[in-house]
Amino acid sequence: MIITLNEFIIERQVDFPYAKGELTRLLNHIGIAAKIVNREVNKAGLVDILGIADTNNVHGEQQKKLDVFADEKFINSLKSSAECCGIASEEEQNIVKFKSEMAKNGKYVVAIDPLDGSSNIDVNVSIGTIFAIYRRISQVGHIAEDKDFLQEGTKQVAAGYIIYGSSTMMVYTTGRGVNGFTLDPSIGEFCLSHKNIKIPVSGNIYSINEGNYIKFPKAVKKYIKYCQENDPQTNRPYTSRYIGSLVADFHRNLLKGGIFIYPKTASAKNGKLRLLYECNPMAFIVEQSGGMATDGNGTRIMDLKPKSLHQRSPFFVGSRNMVMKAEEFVENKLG
Ligand code: AHM
Ligand code: MG
Repeated sequence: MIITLNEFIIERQVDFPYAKGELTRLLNHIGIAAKIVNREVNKAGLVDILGIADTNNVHGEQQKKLDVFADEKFINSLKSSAECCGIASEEEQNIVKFKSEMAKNGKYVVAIDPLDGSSNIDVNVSIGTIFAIYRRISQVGHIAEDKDFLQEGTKQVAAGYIIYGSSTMMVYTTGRGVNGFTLDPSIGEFCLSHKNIKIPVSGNIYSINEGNYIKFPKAVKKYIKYCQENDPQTNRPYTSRYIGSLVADFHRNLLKGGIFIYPKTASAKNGKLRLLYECNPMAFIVEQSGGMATDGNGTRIMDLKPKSLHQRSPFFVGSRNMVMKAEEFVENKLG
């Protein structure tokens, strides 16, 4: 029997004692925007909407880059959900505050990376959307404030990602496990395909941009060496896999077991990835599937107190034993 995303979300609504369907509507709207973005991603090569933002398409309209297009679609869809009062997006410097009376009464805010992995868009490699949903802390009935977004990851009520890959999937959690839905293009619905995803406790994949090797901290260099050593008992040497799209690298490791690392480097003391809409949602998902996410310095990602919207954090995420091992190298300067 096919269970669609909408059916599943509604079914799960009873998990929330006081839920009135608000989160359900919000998640549904994210699903709708995802389908629209998916359509454009799929035909990107055909209609040449990839390129520079200031060229015209056949209709004489200004063409948009796909990431700008995705940003608009998610913003519009969330605005019309009536449950969301504002958005923090990788594409927008400041928070987007929805001004209608309806939106001001929304109880939630969403932090989103509308199209992550931008360097892969032009070359037909998997990209994704990442989102985190929080309950606002400012007063309902007023416009959203920055503080609504600067909450610890532990305050997320839901988080998820959409991967536009060989098939398109939406994976999300509301704090009761992780479920994955594959888009069936013939009926235009996300259908439950990966129920209650659990990340293997250990794996044999490590994902890190080794091009930055010389800039890595000593402990990370030593951990990489550890991954490459021969030890059949611990399944080493591990396999190296790095796509350069967080969603794709994360998704593979979630299903197969592995570790993804974006550490601090000599030139970027907080690494590259953004806490609010890249690290925190992935951390919530991985923890809900039994894995682990830290800043590579002993702190759980979801415990970090955000200070600014586009704050970055080093990111160690994946199978529990593997993240713990990598952390050991940092703590003990092992190797
Ligand atoms: P983006 O938000 O500009 O697309 O950058 C984020 C991406 C992630 O998807 C990926 O994990 C990372 O950048 C790869 O960075 P690098 O090319 O430095 O390895
Ligand atoms: Mg990004």
